[in-house]
Amino acid sequence: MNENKLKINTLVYQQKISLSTVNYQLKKMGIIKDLFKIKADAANIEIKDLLKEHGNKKIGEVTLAQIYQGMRGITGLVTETSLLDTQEGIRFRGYTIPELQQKLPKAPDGDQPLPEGLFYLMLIGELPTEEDVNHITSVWQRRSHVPNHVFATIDALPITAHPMTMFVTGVMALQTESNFAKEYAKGLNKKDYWSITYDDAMDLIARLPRIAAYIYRRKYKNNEHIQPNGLLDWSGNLAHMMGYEDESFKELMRLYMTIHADHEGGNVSAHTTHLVGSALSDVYLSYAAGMNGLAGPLHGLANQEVIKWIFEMQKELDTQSPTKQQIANYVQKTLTAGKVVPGYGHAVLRKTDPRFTAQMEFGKKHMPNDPLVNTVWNIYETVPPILQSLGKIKNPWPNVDAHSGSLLVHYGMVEYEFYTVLFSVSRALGVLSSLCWDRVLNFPIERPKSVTTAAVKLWLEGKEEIWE
Ligand code: AMX
Repeated sequence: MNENKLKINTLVYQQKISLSTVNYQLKKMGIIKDLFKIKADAANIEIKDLLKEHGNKKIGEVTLAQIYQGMRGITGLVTETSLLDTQEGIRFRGYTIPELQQKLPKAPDGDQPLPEGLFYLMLIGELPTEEDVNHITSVWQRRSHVPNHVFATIDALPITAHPMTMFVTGVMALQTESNFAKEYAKGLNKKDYWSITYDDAMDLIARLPRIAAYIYRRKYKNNEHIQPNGLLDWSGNLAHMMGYEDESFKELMRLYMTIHADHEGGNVSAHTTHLVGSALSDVYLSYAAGMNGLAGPLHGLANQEVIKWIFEMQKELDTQSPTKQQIANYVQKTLTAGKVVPGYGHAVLRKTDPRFTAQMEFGKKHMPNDPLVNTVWNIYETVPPILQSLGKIKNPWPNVDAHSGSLLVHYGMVEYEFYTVLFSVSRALGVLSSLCWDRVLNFPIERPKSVTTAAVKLWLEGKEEIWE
């Protein structure tokens, strides 16, 4: 970084000039990357001061049970992009989903936020203008080229391969394009890590809709592909390349890409991306690792599991619209078979997921009489009391995945195995803006301590000290 920028940062930090003056100048030049660096430098100084003064303060205690139980409730990470409240759900840089729907720029004639704006918010920490969002759309358009070997690699997989397998394989094939990996191999100064990580992140996000749409058309639409439309926004273009031209489907994609983007840092996909990234693995390697986690049925694959479960229920009961009593019986059957009710429960949330509610509102506006969507609403009225009555489930309420598939089916996207790919495209916004922050704040390699049960027993017998 040059001396002038360092001076600006120091002045900003000392509050001698306002950030809005700097923002205004930089926005005028359209340099989001420089603005990010200025924000990050100010944050860096602040964190250093904070740690100098309070670094030894204890923020919690860890029980033996917690280390055997998925580290639930242990605060062990810093993720700047969003924060989850158990009762009210996710806030992105302080803004709830309804606030984002109100405050983020929208497509012409649209009423859902453009996810480009959410990316800006997560990265920069403040709301974007329409100009900022248009700028990101055009940058992602410009950078969206996917080299042919990526498609050839996907094509090498059998058509029966799961779309998530095709997706992460495609992302891994794209890793040949990582500038970070190339520059690191040549010998990269630590101070420049963040800059190339940022460029890689922008490239990868720009290219994901093309890869996702390619997989959809290859697997489900006779391998007949649709070229990108250079005039569309990121989500609108994804809808277009998948073959969905309905304006309200494009609106659904904008909502979908916004609400699935981030859910603070401890969930499997975000944490994995961060963890792998902490080894200085590039953006492609880190994101692919995270998405392998998203592909698990207890995490992002739950969206396909929900629709599969409802389709199976409809088939077994021979009706498109099961009654609440029939749903209750089917839930009991699922539980008796030792399976989870997909789309219900959460490791942190203790209320109905606001991402579920946002989708319910979309359904009420665009498809209030759709039988499948109504079944999802009937399930919502039926399942929580049943789960609650079991006494062991901490959160009987629906999560994001309980609703998403039914909206897609309404527009004809019945191929539920594809749903987690859509989730992945969206999740890139959160985990990659976070990875940019990890790099710019120079977070070290992650390496928590683990123990064996034998060591725990020795410690309980007083034969071993607490481990360092
Ligand atoms: N149906 C049946 N049983 C459930 C359940 C559900 N929906 N949710 C939790 N339970 C069970 C657990 O399996 C566990 O049983 P056990 O003690 O016999 O092992 C017990 O209730 C206690 O679990 P918990 O502390 O309430 O939940 P958790 O933090 O361990 O797990 C989650 C959270 C999401 C994995 C779990 O609720 C679940 O499996 N839900 C269904 C799958 C799902 O919808 N996943 C998507 C989550 C959101 C996302 O990441 N996209």
